[in-house]
Amino acid sequence: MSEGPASRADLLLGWALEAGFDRAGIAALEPQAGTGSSFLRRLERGLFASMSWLGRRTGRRVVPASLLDGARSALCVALHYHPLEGEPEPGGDLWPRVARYARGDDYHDVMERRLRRLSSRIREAFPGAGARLYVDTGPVLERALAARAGLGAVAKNTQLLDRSGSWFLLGELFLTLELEPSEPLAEDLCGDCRRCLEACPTGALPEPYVLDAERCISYWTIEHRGEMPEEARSMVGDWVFGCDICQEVCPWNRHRAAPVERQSAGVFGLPPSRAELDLTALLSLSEDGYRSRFRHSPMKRAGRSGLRRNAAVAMGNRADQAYAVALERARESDDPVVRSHAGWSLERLAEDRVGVRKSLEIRD
Ligand code: B12
Ligand code: SF4
Repeated sequence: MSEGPASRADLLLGWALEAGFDRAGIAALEPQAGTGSSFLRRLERGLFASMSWLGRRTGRRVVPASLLDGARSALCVALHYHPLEGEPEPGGDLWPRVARYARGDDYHDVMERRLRRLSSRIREAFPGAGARLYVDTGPVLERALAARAGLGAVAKNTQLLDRSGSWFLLGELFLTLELEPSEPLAEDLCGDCRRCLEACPTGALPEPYVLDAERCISYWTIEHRGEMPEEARSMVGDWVFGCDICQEVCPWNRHRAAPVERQSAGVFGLPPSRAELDLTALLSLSEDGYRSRFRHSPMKRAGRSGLRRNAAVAMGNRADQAYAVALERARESDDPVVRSHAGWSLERLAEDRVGVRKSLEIRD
């Protein structure tokens, strides 16, 4: 095929939709003023908590063209994941607070499969073209790149947002083909709105466009390994994996995104949630249970110990006496992290019992 950069771009954008993505755009790879220095400033301010891997390969991270020899452009894709009509909202008994993106199949697998298919199609049509795909895993500033490709603008909660909201995930295919870049979004979608900053229960958004991972529930429940410091335990509330608060309050997320309609036709988007989950089952999760239940779920990222720890902490923060038996059992666990967090939660339950008794005495 010998089309010019513009028609080639149109062709590939169409193929990206056919491969199962909801939206796609092309980013040029010339270094962009501001992006690299903004990343390095965040690194210096220590905003990444223990995620030291974010500080590695910074050269590649801030110069995306270095990720593939001869790279000329990136085909960026978005996959929407807002749950379907009728699905239970997170937070109930059967579905504890699990971030929406994590309630279905693992998006890494889904997106990688689709990107691989897309990559083969492109390489067949353009023999000699080089391609390299990423979904989350490489040293790529995915939001900055997708913003250049016109898939949205960085919002004050640091998520990429467009008029259809921010319930979407990102991936990209670096290509040696020259393609006409898409137009970045010219609008400022946030304006004066500060709802996400005000709603964050832990102050993890100290200023617009800045996230302090050390205070973010998503960081503590997904990325942090081992013991949670006491301050973090009360901070995470009853979230057991991730957190959606700063997105839930965003006015753009109140309206259902157009691609979701296509998703409900079963063609696009992330497959919806697979099964119910409850806190007691999560706390007593066996190794086999972990492997079979979470093999295809992004929740495996926290590990079995992390998920059990999070369930114990959520029980303590809900302070529901119905959890006492399960927590007593977990206090005998082989896993020291599970043991100590179950102990902490039992203390919370005991304090709550005393508190209730005191208030009854006052009423008497
Ligand atoms: C590490 C990480 C986390 C960490 C830290 C997040 C952070 N702010 O860095 C933790 C675990 C906390 C996390 C949480 C979440 N994450 Co996360 N995370 C990542 C990961 C792997 C790396 C992010 C990174 O490089 N951070 C370093 C910072 C400095 O980079 P940055 O924020 O991208 O900033 C650059 C640009 O945004 C730009 N920029 C910054 N400010 C501004 C301001 C303006 C005005 C402009 C124009 C540009 C601009 O310059 C910066 C420097 O280059 C990415 C995947 C990837 N490879 O990019 C997913 C990713 C960002 N996460 C994602 C998601 C979905 C989430 C959660 C919603 C999950 C959840 N429900 O719990 C939360 C949201 C928390 C929040 N409010 O942001 C999605 C975001 C999709 C989207 N629509 O934006 C990504 C892209 C994964 C994916 N492949 O889809 N995440
Ligand atoms: S994900 Fe939750 S804790 Fe993290 S910044 Fe958003 S609201 Fe705050």
